[in-house]
Amino acid sequence: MNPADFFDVADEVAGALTHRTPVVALESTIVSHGMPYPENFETALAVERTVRDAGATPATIAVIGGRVKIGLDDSDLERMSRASDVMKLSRADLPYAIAAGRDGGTTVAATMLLAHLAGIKVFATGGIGGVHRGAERTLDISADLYELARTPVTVVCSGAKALLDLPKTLEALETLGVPVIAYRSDELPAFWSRESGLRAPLRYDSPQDIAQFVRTQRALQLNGGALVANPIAPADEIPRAEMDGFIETAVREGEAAAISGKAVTPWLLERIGQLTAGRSLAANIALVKNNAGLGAEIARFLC
Ligand code: PSU
Ligand code: MN
Repeated sequence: MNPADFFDVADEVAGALTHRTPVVALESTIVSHGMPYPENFETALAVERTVRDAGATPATIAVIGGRVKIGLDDSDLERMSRASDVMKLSRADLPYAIAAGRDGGTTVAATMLLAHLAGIKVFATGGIGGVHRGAERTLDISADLYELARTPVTVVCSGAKALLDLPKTLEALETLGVPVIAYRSDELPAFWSRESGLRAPLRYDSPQDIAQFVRTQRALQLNGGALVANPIAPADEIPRAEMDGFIETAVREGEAAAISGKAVTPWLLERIGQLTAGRSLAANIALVKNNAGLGAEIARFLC
């Protein structure tokens, strides 16, 4: 057996990869577990449009009926958006989901590794997983960080989700040797907010320069990925001072309700959506689209 036995690559994506035109991978956990219906479905379609408008081919990745789909059609996307028995797949879960013929949304970790197997170099999403608040007790650290350390895919996001412990997440990324690049900012963005109070290790102001960085990383045979942190647009952000209170409330309630493991991130995202009366969801949608556009530009310069 080899990976291709399990893969269904959409014709459009296969054509783009053969002709070496730009492709941007997109994840599906954000669809299956990160947003409510119908916003998840509408956002998935809008993000694909954004990638196309910026001159690249979108490849949303998911596991459907045990097949790895690289590029989803609208009915696949609708299935990921509505079904309730969709798994949340990280690196550890992929063989099970495939062998058992299940449906699964792929997290940043799983999307990176599948994108790499398919030959896709750039992946755009909202926010990566990281070190959770209270990790000194729970040891809850997302597999996304370890994937960034080992898989050569450039991930364009708006930083780690601010419900995490951002200083510890940044430390972990440094330990793992993952380059962290803030786009047109000196500061690491905090997902819904432009500012985190943390200085970003690296800064670039153009997609050309990021592409040159990635080419150099490859030439040096540094086999990991890179994290490009693109701040949400000023008009769409919820300022950090305002977000802090909502996040603290949600984290406290989640601990009291003993939410753990894979359920933590989806639970907190939903609760923060309620606490902000939908504003966090609107910001999340805006930032994902923004990242898809930047991902397409970087992919173009990497071709
Ligand atoms: N970013 C979003 N919404 C999400 C996620 C990221 O805007 O739902 C998902 C990603 O798939 C990420 C995952 O990989 O949450 C992290 O989950 P965990 O903390 O359990 O590793
Ligand atoms: Mn976790």
